[in-house]
Amino acid sequence: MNIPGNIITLIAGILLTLISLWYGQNHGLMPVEASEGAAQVDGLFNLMMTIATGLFLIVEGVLIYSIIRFRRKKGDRTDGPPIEGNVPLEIVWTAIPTVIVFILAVYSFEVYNNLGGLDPETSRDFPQEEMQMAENGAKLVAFNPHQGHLSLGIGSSKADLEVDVNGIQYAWIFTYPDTGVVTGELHVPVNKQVKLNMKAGDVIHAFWVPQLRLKQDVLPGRDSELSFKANKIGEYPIICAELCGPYHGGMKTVLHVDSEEDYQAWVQENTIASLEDKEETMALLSQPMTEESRLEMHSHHLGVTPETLAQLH
Ligand SMILES: [Cu+2]
Repeated sequence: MNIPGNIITLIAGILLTLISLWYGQNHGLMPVEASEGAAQVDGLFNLMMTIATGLFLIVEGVLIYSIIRFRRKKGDRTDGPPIEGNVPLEIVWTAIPTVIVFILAVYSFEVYNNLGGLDPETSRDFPQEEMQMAENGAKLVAFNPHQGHLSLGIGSSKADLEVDVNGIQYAWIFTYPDTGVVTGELHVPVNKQVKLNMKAGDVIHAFWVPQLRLKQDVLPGRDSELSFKANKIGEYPIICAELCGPYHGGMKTVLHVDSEEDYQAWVQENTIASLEDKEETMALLSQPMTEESRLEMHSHHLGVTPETLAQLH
């Protein structure tokens, strides 16, 4: 049986396309999508995965085929043919990646813009008079990082709930300005527009919730914002995504996306509780943490006894 070469190439091409398209949608690498906007990030990731799968199959396929098909015959001691460059081939394999990178660049820019990352209104808050000076032709002093603020997320202008976030070594502190609740775990109601106003107390941290597909830097001396609408009830990890010190790995907590009723119940419960121990909490937070108290805090989670700790010292 002898099938012509171009038919085999065609069949291989169709198979490769189908496998790439299927795997691009079914890789199962991403966690749950829990926010509006998450699907856009996944759309971009899935396209990259589709392209990467296709390239992987082409490269590995040709490699394996060549190893078998063109292997040295028994007793053959001659050199291979001296091949020197192939201009059309080189043009093709330069042009294809260029087009792919260009498409991905435009697409990812589009997604980032849709997520509010490029909004000039929010990302560069120059004071009014400085803007006026700039318009009048006065030289605008170099962009002052302490004046601008970073903003990311959909719908920052119409928040139903605002929460102040303070990132410190090594914890996230959430303050609800409306009720005065101070907490270590973030609770938000489902399907409500939430805006986090974030500050760092010491060094650079980053607030990351993989399920929301959002990550924002939290910087000392510069405000940053993160806006989202969580659309799936559940518990998701909040992770510090910026190496911020020796216990950076322990700087994580939980985002609770509650139903409206659960959220209200939680607020009720904590408003009463927080009134009682607010002073205590504030006193605790204002105390500088020693190496021992930090270790103790973390050893608590790990089930290490004070005796073991004492031996370490
Ligand atoms: Cu951190």
